[in-house]
This record gives sequence, C-alpha cells and structure tokens, in this order.
Amino acid sequence: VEASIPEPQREAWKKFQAHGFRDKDEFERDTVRHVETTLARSMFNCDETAAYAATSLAFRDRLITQWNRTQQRQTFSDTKRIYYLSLEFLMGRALDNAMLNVGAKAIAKDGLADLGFRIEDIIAQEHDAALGNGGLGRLAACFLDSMASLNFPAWGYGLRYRYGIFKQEIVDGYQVEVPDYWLDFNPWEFPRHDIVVDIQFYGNVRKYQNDQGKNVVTWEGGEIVKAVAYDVPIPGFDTPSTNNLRLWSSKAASGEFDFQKFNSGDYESSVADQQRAETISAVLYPNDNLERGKELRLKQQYFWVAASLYDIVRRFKKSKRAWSEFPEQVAIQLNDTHPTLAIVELQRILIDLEGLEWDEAWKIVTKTFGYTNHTVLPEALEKWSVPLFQNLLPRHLQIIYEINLFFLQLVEKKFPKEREILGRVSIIEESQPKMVRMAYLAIVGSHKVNGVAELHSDLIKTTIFKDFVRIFGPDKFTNVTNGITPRRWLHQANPRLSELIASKTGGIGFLKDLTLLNELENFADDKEFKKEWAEIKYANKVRLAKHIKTTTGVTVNPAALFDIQVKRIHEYKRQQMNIFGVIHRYLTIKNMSAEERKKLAPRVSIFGGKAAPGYWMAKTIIHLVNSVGSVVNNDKDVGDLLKVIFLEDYNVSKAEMIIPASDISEHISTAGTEASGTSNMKFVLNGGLIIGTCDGANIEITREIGESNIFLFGNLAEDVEDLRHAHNYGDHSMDPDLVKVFEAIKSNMFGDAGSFGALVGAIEDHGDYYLVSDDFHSYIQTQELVDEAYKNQDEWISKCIQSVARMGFFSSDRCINEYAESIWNIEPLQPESKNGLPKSE
Ligand code: NTF
Repeated sequence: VEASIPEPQREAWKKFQAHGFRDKDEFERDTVRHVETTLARSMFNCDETAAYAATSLAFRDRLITQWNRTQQRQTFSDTKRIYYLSLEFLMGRALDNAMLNVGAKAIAKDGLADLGFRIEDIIAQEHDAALGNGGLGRLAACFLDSMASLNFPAWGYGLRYRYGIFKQEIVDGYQVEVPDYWLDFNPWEFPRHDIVVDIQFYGNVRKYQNDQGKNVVTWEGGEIVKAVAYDVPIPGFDTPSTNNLRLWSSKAASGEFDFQKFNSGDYESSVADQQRAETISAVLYPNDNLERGKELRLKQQYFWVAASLYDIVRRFKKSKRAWSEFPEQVAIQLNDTHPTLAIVELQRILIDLEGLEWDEAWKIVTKTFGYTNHTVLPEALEKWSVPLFQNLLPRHLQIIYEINLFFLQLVEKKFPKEREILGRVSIIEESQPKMVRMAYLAIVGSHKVNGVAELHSDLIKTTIFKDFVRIFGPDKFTNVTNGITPRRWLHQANPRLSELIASKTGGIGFLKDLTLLNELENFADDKEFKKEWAEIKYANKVRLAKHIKTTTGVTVNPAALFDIQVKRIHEYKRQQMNIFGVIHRYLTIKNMSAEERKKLAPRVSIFGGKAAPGYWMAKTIIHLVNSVGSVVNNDKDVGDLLKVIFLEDYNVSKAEMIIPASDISEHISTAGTEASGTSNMKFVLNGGLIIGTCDGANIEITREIGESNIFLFGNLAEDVEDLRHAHNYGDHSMDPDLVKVFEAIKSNMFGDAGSFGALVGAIEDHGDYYLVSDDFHSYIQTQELVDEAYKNQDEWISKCIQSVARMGFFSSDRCINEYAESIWNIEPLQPESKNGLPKSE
C-alpha cells in the first residue's frame, strides 16, 4: 500500500494508462516500435518470425495491463479464489487466442497487411506450448479459458517444463521422438525473479519438547532447490478479466554454483549440483493414462505442490484472517492424483509450522480440497513406494501414516464387523514393498470427488471407490461432465463456421452462452444455409488435403469421406480396431467388380497421435497404419476409393486444422475405459458426425444430439467383465472377418508379418483384453451404415446442423459453473468496466 501513487499524481498516470487497440494505427505503431526497439530490427530485416514476435509483444502489452488490473481487483475485493493444480496445461498457441479474446483480430489482420504480412502466416510462426500429454492437459487449458471468460478469480499452478511433450517424427513408418525445446522465444511468460521459494527434499525428522513443554516436529537437513515463478496471462473472452497461470521452474539453491566447492577446486561437481536441481522441471513425463513410479516424477510433484502452497498460504496470511477462514478464501482443485501431496503439505504447514492442533488443521484441509478422477485404468492409478517416500519426504510419510490411522479408526468404528475392509481401503497397500495409494489419500483428504462423465462417475462409485462410498456416503461423490471452450474449438479453429452461426443466432453471443446454438435447429432444412455449411466443410477439407499432400506426398480427394481418429495411441482407444477395419475394407475392394466399386463411397482414413516412447504395442500400431498406407495408397485397383494417412506430430495447433475437416471421427474405446473423451465434443461442434462406443461422454452426446445423429456400436460396459471372463476360459470364437484380416497380415501383405505379431497375438492368444474381436463385427456393420448415410449428402448435412445445434451442454463454461457451484462455492468477480476494449468480433 505504501507503493501506491498519491491521489494528486494519479491523473498523470491515467493519461498514459494502456487500453485495448482502438484502431489499426495504434496496433501498427506498437508493432513497428517493438520491431525497432525490443527486437532491434528494421523494415529491412523483418521476417515472419520477427513480425510474430512484435505482434505478440504488442498484444502482450495490452494483456499485461488487464492482467494487473484483474489481480489488483481480486486482491482488494478479498473474495474467494480457486486454485487449479495441474501437472499438465496443454495450451497450444497463444497469439490467435489473445487476439480473439481481446477482440482485436480484425485490427491486427488489417494492420499486418499494411505492414506486408498475412496474419495466418504470422500466427503459424508460434511454437505450441505443449506442456501436456492429451485430454487431461487440454481440459486444464479449456478450464483456464472458461474461468477467465466467466470472471472467476482463478489461478492455475503448474510446472514450467523446459521440454514439453516430444515432437513426433515418422521415419520409415516408425515413430521417432525428438525433444521439444520450446523456450527459445516465449513472449507469453513473465519470469518473476522476486518470487522464489525454497523447496526441501530428503533429510530427517526430529521430535522434541520445546521450552514451553510443547511437542515440536521439525524437518531438517537434506537438500534445498529453488522454485522460481513464471507467470502466463490468461485472457478471458469479451471481458477484461485476465487470470494468471503460474508455472514453477527449478533452480539450484546456491545460485550460479556452489562457491565453496568451486573454491576448493571441485568445479565440476558444483556444476553437477546445479544441473541436478534444474532437472526437476526439465521434462514432462510423456505417458498418457500410465504411471511409472519414477523418483524424479515424485520430486516434480512435491516441488510444484510445495511451491504452490507456499504461495497460496502467503497470500492468505496477508489478509490477517483466522486459519478457520482458510476454506472460505481458498478452494484447491486437484487435477487427478498428481497433486495429492498438497493435502499432506497443507496439513504439515498447519501443524508443524503454524502450530495448529491436528483436528483443527485436518478440518481446514478437507474443506479446502476437491479431487477429480480421470481414469479407472489400473495401470494409471498412482502408487508410490513407501521406501522411496521415506527417503525423499520423511515428514510427509509420517503425516500420511497418521492420516491413515485416523481414517482406519473411523472405518473400524463404522464397520466393526468387517475386518477385510480395512486392508482394502487403507492408504498404505501391504505389498512388498509397501505402497502409498494416492487416489485413496486424495479421497480421504477432499470434501468432494468427481468423475468426468456420467458413466465414468457411476463406474468409480461402483468399482474402484465402492468402499469409500459406503464410508463417506454418496454425497461426497459427484459428476461434472467435461466440456470444451467454444472460443478455441469453434471460433478460432473454424472462423467461417463461427461466422455463419453468428449470422443466424443473433451475433457472437453463442460463444459465451453455447446453448444459443439451438437457434440453428430452424436451419437444419434451409437450403441456402445448408449450401453455405457444405461449402465451409469442403474448404476445411481442402485445407487438410493440402497439409496431407505437403507432409506425406499423398494426394487425397477432398470430396471423399474423411474418417479421422486423432488422439494418443493406446490399446484401450483401439486404433488397432480401426486399422483392422481399414484392412477389411481394402480386402473387400480388392474382391469387388468394377461395377460394385463404382457404388462405393470413397474414403480417406486419417490417423494421428503419439505413442508413449516406452509403449511398444502403441508404436507397433503406428507402424501398421503406415505399412497399410504404403500398400493401399499405391494400389492402382483402389485409387481414390481408399487412402490411409498417418499425420505426424498431432498437437493442439494441428487439431485446430484437422477437426474442422472431418466428416466422421472415431471414438471407439472399449466400453468403460475412456473416462470422458473431449475430442468427441470438438468434432461434433465442428459439424462432423461420430462413430463410437457406448463409453465416456459419447453417451451424453447421444442423449443431447439424438440417437439418429450418431453411429453407436459395440458391447456395453456392463458386459465387459463377463466377456473377459469368457476369453480367459477358452470361450473365445474369433470374428471371421477379423480372421481374414489377420490372414492378410500374416501373408506379409503389409511387409514382414513378424513385426505385427504382438498386435495380432494380443487378440488371438492373449485374452483380447480390449475386446476387439467381440466388437469387430458391429464396428464393420456400422461403418457400412456410415457409407450409406454419407451418400445422401442432403440428409447428412441436416444431421450435422442438428447436432451442432444441440451441443450447448458441452461448453467448458457450463462445466466450470458446475464446479463453482457444487464444489468450490465461489462467485464470479465482475470487472469494473470494459476499459477501452473495442467491441469483440
Ligand atoms: C483422461 N485421463 C481420460 O483418459 C479422458 O477420457 C478424459 O477426457 C481426460 O482425462 C480429461 O478428463 C487421463 O489422462 C489420466 F491421466 F487420468 F489417465
């Protein structure tokens, strides 16, 4: 407060305060100034990279002012804040988003044209911020956009990885991983060298009585690593509210290097210490739906959680409120179990550092946290070995044991006659070595637990967390179905469609209230509207076809049916079933007469997605897709009737181009395995239909858009267990069409069959855990229905329009409002004014 400028001098400040771009002259002046001063270049050496840099800096200046004002307002108003803790934020590019959210993209477009550039080329210069693996990380990014757009006082906390998810290259049909160093030039982050937190690892715990006879516990020794804050502004759409994403970067505690070691001549080891510290935030673990229990990963988790909590607690303490008011000021959402240590860390702060009694502290802790579960796959549920924990975080392990003790006492009291339940629900698994079950810890330490789609939320209650529903009662468990931000996934990715929709729904209001899309129902049979709709889809397909040509050399016909499956490669997502279906189609075409072939709808099967570097089966799937592609795409018999494409390096910015170009997309996981899925929502919102199983959010999409607008197939989640059981007891008759596909593979039709042996073997000989054979027949049949339906373009387009009209529910705004109301108990904070922002486009 002492730093505040006295009233009489404030007029001078106000005169020069930044505001949004009023016209393109302002934009051009700022951009040229950044080229000439910040970048020290001129019109004689301003390439697209420099133009991107200067444009971003011009927009960043505006964001920063809004960001400062938002933060000030949040501080002064002293309202409750939500803190979203996520180890992944898959943000993608920022410039396009900033221009649209600030509402000055048209100005920038004209301005850049004046200066000699095309805005698309400038946007394309930006490196994706790819600090995530897949759906979980992208969900966090959509949530940030919604929280800012809805004016919620919200902060994201994450890690500033030096390397995000690897870049995928395809070499001779195989995936090769290349490091993604993305920080060469990143105008969207602000290093806060003054916000540095010491983080402790290892060491020992000491218990003693102090002078007042009070029991004291201290955690001593070990090593210290520094956490440095980097802030990323998150602009809301059509509002000046700009929130903060704080990412922590690790740094050696001794500064540049250890001078003592240096002076004693041990220069090399002083550098090694520094490098070891910096390793903590060096790289994102590239596994989706899989945990591997590596010590460095646990270090990352504690480093990030401890720094974030220090920050949150410091902010709370400034308010001088009583500790009991903490949950009224602070809500913390745990994005999966990765930040579960935050529960333990807050308890430690309260009892060891702030001197609260255990019970009082624990009440505060459990009122503060909410936990979102994102998977039921056993291999993805986090467990940490007790010996590893003991070594790295000795005090935290003690606290976990204590939490467990009190919890098990409660269980015992509640179910005195059930001894077995204690072992089942214990936070400590009595295995060799013992393990800490993070999901159980997260449940015990939170006041709400939610799944991410209705089926998923039901499944967690009846399977993996069944006992906990009995212990805590059903009200602790709830559902919040995932959503996506229509700003990025419609307005930004598909500007022409967005414009067309705006022309029929009374402007761009639908981008803030997606239910307004239902106005489109009135146009599902409007001839003129449908023509424009079809033209836009075609143009999007032409754009993708060009990308396919330049990146793979294959020519595809934009009039063909584009069938797309883009997502992380995983056996449960069943890309193998898709490619087997493609082989089946190929064999069918080969057996057809010329007459029959004429009746067939031409199709382009498009795949994309990364395999975790150590996931051999997933890599084999990629290899098979490419091998099938090189045979099919060069077969003169087939021509345009079938093309098979693998798109390299699927990421957020590519998704923005790919998704608007789909006719049909595939969401075909084994029922009960995909918690929600979010790309299914993106595809439908962009006027594509989907083929899918009764899994995750597909079920709710069906409920919203209607059964006749979706191609559902396959076994239901409730039947999966029995089917698996049958396989294991030899009752596994293979689907005859699938057998033919396997015969083709084994005949070396797509190259050495040996390299695909494991893929076929998993189904033929190893229990077919993901039920590919069980679902294959209905999959093929349903694909035939797709072919038939696509031939009637008129009806097809009506289905697409009707579906889009009914997608309002899947906005991440709806989703965030549900979290705010049922979990966070938090209200939006309306901004003071629009502060000179131009009207949005
Ligand atoms: C993913 N979970 C699920 O697999 C997706 O179905 C879901 O859409 C997203 O979360 C977002 O909720 C994970 O990545 C994890 F880590 F939980 F396995």
